[in-house]
Amino acid sequence: MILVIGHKNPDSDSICSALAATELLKARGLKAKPIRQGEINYETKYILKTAGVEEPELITSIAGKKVWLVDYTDLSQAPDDINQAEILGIVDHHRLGDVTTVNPLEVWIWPVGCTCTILFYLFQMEEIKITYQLAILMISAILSDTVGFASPTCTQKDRKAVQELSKIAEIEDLDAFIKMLMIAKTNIKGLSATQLVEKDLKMYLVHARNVLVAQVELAALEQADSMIQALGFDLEHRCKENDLALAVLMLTDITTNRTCLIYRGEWAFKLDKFWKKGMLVMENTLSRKKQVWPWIQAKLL
Ligand SMILES: [Mn+2]
Repeated sequence: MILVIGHKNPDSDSICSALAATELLKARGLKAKPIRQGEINYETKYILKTAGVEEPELITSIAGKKVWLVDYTDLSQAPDDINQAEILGIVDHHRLGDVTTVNPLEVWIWPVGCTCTILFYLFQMEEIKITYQLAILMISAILSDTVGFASPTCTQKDRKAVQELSKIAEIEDLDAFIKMLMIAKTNIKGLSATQLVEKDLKMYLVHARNVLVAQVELAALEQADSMIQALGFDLEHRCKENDLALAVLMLTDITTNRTCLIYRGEWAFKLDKFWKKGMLVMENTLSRKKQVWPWIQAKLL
């Protein structure tokens, strides 16, 4: 049995690509099961409901298991006992991280907008039928990760995959489909400051110190207005608890492409000269991977 597992703090791609990769392995005649490492967010719930698919089981210990990793290759995003598991395959669209293996493995890492895009081409290459349910999962993940094609991470391959998948998923009005997905994506109703920071959080290593960069996508920056102070406190607290050099939260308005940064920590002074009117605002910025993290990293080196 192969467990297919996305990253910690799972986003929609992490869940949908685990489900899709499982079907790919099954079509190859293997036994496989999708699992998840954390709670499912509001958007992913909406996608699973639309597709009529059950949530993968929550499993956070994989010692002694055979696994495929989807949507990450960083140890910090893997289950803590990953070193006792055997990694047989990886499908990802991020920079290569620090997982290592004992045996040769199958690796598909492409610089595209979404892991599900790579899986779509693998299904095509191996002439495996994509069902209606899978098409809904995959198209939703691609549109989520690329923020409806708006993200600079979006490539022609992603667009082509969406075009093909929309036929199988019987989506007649793609704009309306994207709109509903974005409403679910930016729903932060009832979430505490801590839950917001943990919604989509990544850790990076700079000069042997940990740096956290979290992101919350919003339909309007005002959605977070009443929580700015609490968010700052949460970041401060994390720096102390986990010895972080810097903790950053990106508040991204996906309708205006504007990202506002809240940041705390020992290295905060390195960003301070860009601080304007109490906020660090980055125009035309949606992507942590392609825009915010490279920018921050350059300021820290
Ligand atoms: Mn992804």
